[in-house]
Amino acid sequence: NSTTPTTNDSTFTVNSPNVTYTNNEILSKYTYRTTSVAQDPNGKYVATPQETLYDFKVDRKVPKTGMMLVGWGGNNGTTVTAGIIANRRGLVWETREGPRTANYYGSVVMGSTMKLGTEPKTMKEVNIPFHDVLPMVHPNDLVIGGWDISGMNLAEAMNRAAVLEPTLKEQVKKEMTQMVPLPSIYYPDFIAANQEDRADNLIDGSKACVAHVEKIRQDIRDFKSQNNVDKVIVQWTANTERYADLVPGVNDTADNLLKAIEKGHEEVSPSTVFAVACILEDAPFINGSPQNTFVPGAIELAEKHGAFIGGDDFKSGQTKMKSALVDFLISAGIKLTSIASYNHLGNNDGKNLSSQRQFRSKEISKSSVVDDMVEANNVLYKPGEHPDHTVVIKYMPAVGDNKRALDEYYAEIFMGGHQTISIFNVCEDSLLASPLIIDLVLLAEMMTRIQWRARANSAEAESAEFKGFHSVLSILSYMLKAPLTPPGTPVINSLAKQRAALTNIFRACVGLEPESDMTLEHKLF
Ligand code: NAI
Ligand code: DG6
Repeated sequence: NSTTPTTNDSTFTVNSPNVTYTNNEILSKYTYRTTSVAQDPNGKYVATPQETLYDFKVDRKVPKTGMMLVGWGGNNGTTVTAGIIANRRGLVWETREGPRTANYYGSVVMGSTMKLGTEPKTMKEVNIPFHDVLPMVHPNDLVIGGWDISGMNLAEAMNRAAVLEPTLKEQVKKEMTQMVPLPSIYYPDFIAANQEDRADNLIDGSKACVAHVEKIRQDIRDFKSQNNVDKVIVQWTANTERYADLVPGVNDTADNLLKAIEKGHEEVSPSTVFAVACILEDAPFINGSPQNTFVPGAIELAEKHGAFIGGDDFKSGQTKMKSALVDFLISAGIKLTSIASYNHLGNNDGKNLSSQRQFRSKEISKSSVVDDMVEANNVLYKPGEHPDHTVVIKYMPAVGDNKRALDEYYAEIFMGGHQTISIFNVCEDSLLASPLIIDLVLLAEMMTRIQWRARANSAEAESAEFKGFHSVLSILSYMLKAPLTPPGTPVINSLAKQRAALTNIFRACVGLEPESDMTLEHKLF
């Protein structure tokens, strides 16, 4: 039996009548407090505090989990694979700056902490690793596999990526040589023509069809049984595709999308075919690239099947800074008037993005990240007013994976003055993206083990059925540039708010109040 009860949720227990631990579950009763706002006849706002009582149920059994990557042989795919192997084996390698040890820096789950509370005698904060809040999968235990249109084994592909130190690559080479991506689907119109020369590992057919969906489903099933894993999470870390046209009758509803696949419609992208296969196979699917994989029909299909999806586009460097900095400026009452973001990079991602239609997908995801923060401040901005925002990406082979991101933030300050902030961010893109891939897998997996039900008040019987979160996992927003949210719900781009949502939902599952920075205990004595 590959499912073993967890031991890693035992760093702390919650001492509360609202929290019950059984061998298999953590049950919490949680009062969610919100404020409902209405306008009275004079146009004055009336704010009314509201409460909803939720029961949360967390399955404590940590499943053996597989991570299957679409684009496994790319820079991200090879880097995250080597990184996990290195961590699993506790590897140390020499660099010109001395020995380096495997770590999970850059992963929120593995590298950050959450305040549990305060120790009363010393009044000191007690912080615990994020990973220990709920019984989560450890990345060292992930079984890794995936697909790529390039058939290179992972050791050679890691060399092609030119990200990691030779001294590290040498130590993981043997294991990675054995890893060969499964053949994948290639519809040349969706990615740049300059990618054609690596497409040598293909499933027959150059447009969507039922056979492609079924082959991917079979691959997932085979991977599960060959590796004895309980669950598989699939992530698209393949090339950025062009946007698919939204065509009524083709990709607007779940049924139409399935019919369009049957008919081989040209506007169904490979990433959407993967998404459909994963939804039908009940494998959570996350899109790490910017294209509109989740056409309305794909979202509806996920909802119908109660399958989890998340996206879009890993938020690794420039955009992560942007979603923190813009929040800071606007909430400081400073009127941001323009953002100019330049990038140049020399990896295969840059090569693909040198093609206009693929660049356009990235331009959209990189540009949408400030809208909600601007809209929320009706003191600084009139309705419809927003800062100028330009995004430029250039392919510069010489710099390889060492992406350069240059940003200028220009703002209006007190009494007509100006503030200019310039940022020059240099780093290996794939070393920032890899920990996000890990976080997304661990979080998506965790979400498959959390259920909830609501009650109007504590007197109401606990009769309702438990159910899962909405299919669209907006809780993953922190890691994604253009967060997908359930239809009709707002997109939150502020990095701090995204993190708060994540941590506070996890806290609620163990009956803890949201993280509060009021620290009245240090102010009222
Ligand atoms: P890459 O170009 O090195 O790797 C992509 C891989 O996908 C290639 O090996 C390619 O052969 C494969 N591929 C293309 N179409 C495929 C298909 N239909 N099926 C299976 N495999 C396919 O790119 P990299 O740097 O790994 O990035 C991957 C994606 O992640 C890109 O869309 C990129 O824009 C996005 N991204 C990357 C970030 C980073 O920091 N590296 C951050 C944010 C997003
Ligand atoms: C150039 O910007 C290439 C892109 O693929 C980005 O490197 C990637 O999307 C990461 O973007 P960001 O804005 O999160 O650093």
